[in-house]
Amino acid sequence: MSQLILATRNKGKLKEIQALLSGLPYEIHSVLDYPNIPEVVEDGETLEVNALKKAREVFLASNIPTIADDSGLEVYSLNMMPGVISARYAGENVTYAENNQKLLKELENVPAKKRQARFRCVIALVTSTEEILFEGFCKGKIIEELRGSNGFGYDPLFIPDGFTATFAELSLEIKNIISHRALAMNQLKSYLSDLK
Ligand code: ITT
Repeated sequence: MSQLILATRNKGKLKEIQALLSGLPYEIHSVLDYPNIPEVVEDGETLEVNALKKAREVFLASNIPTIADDSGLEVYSLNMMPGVISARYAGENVTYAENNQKLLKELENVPAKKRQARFRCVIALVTSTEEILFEGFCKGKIIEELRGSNGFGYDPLFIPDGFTATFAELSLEIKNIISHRALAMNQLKSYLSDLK
């Protein structure tokens, strides 16, 4: 196995994943390099189902070992919402700003100690011989106004535990040490290196 495809069209995720996988002895492409690969409909009820679906469909279309990431923000006082619908919390085809506004509205008047949340990431690897999932969490809290311009999605509203800055104020290097995606990806990396 010398090539890998990343089954994501999300540029924020791609940037992080490419940095996390840099240095591995694989030629890494994304679906954005393969315009003929159809977009996958994410209609599963869990991150696991959607991650596997994305990886399977892209593997079937490309015949190249595929990695997919399905991730989301889970807010404890909102019954773990937005979770699997994080990308479309405020509706179909909305912006990150609209999702963030919706989250702030849902948490209006919710006191600081009830604003705990976690990011969760499920990574699926699909090859001709296996399907395997890896999971990572990052716990923290949702603040009351947007701060910072790095990252993507809900990053300007999320302060990871042990920090005073949001993910959007932290550098990519720091986010890529502590994030849900980094923790899931580290497991994938050690799995891949055991195969060698
Ligand atoms: P692909 O399916 O093409 O990978 P997507 O954006 O649709 O892209 P998901 O279905 O996994 O991906 O949705 C993930 C959403 O969760 C994403 O759009 C963000 O709103 C949020 N999210 C996930 N990880 C995040 C992170 O590290 N920082 C901020 N928001 C994140």
